Amino acid sequence: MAKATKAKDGKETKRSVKTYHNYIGGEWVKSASGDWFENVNPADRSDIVGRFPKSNAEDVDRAVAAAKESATRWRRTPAPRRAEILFKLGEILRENKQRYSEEMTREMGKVLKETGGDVQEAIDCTYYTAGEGRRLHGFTTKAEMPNKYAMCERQPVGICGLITPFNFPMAIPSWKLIPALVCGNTVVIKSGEDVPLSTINLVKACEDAGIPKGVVNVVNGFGEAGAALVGHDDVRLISFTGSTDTGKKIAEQCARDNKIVSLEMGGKNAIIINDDADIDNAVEGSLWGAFGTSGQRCTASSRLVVHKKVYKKFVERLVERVGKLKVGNGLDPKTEVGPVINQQAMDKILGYIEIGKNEDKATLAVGGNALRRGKYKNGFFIEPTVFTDADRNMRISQEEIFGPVTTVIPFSDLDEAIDIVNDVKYGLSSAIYTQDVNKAFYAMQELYTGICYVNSATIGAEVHLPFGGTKGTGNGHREAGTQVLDIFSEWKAIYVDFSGRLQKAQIDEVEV
Ligand code: UN1
Repeated sequence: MAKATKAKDGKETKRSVKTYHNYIGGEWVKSASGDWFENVNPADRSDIVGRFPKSNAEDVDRAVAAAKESATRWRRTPAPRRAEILFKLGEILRENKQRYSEEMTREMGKVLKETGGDVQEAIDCTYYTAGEGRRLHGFTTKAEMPNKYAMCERQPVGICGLITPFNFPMAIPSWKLIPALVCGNTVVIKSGEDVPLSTINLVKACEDAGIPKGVVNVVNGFGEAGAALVGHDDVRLISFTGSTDTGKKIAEQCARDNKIVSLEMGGKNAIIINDDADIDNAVEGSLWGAFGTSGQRCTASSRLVVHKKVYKKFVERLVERVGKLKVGNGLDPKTEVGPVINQQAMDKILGYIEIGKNEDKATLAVGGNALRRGKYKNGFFIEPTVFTDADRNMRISQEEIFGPVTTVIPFSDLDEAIDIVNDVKYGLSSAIYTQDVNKAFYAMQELYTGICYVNSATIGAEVHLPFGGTKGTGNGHREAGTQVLDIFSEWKAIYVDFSGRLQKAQIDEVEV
């Protein structure tokens, strides 16, 4: 691919760089301002993946207007029919999995196997959630009065604003988009500015599947577009995945405007490695949990809480394996750990590594450096890093780093380990390696997280179970599973009186 030449005003077409558009009311359009931004490959900054419209409040207005115009028709389309279109979408995603994965690795950096998993998760989510089109169960119950019928059904909430992150560029948009659609809502997506192409791929597939114009709209861009969406009067719901700082600001704005808001934010997930664990299995799980997606998962295993009896053995094996992980461009099949997403992320992660080095007790056991030479020179690469002998209260043990860094904390009894795991402000995912069924069940009971694993790492959630966390991770909602329907629909209680006379609930005595 030829290098892009820097345009002075940001408006001129760059040679050899593909141009993508917003999708509004079924049309592919440029931004109202005519401004663009570039999507850069994090493994090689000289590779420009494409240029995308830099959208502002005017673009958001247009997208919301399109979503509003199509809302009644889509809401009245029978749910099983909506689902049929979504099944077709699943087919298209399946057929294009390879291309989507390659394009995702190019714009986001994670290795091809993982981007394949990301697309697969979108496919799974689409098939599973489309199935709800023939369920969307409500319920009936008995009324207090004779000749009266009582029931409950789900109704759509209206226009939904979906704000998505960079780390799961197709899976996370699908977690929001598919349930929103099956429930009968229309949507505007503000895609992650580092990964706009994967959202465009998903939305193009929606167009090809036959989702009517205006039902799905996409605006590309940065915080300006996101803020306009959150503040828009006609948007009834915001579903957000991303940083805790942004999520809290969104929550404040939504509270002021009385919008429904679903938040999925940070994590500081831990694996307990008990003294009876299968150590080889625990080392493999820890590597995968800590360094998969270069640690850029809300579910990443960023703390390893290890029993003192097996501490030395575990740490030796872990450090040896981490030192051998192959860092590189995710398109190379030999690569195990790709780059991090951008300069800002790189600075933040390296900042935490410095904090870890300066904290009294922790030892930097392996890694700790940016990789800047040779094949790494144009990318955002950081060595997989392990701090050992850490104290539970250190900043690297408490704060989300969102990079290829994990912290090993020793413990002496299981209650202490559980306390360490729970003693952070987040509550997304936790795990325990143990061969003792009693200890496994005890930990399952006591770990206060939204997701909990036994004998595997803190990552790998499946789409038919609820996804989300306790405490600072979210605001009580769950994505995926059937639980996500509670975000994207509201209950309507319906009473039908067929007695032919006035019957007053709570007032009239009913004769027996
Ligand atoms: C995230 O961690 O940001 O459970 C999402 C997993 C994936 C989704 C992760 N299925 O690891």
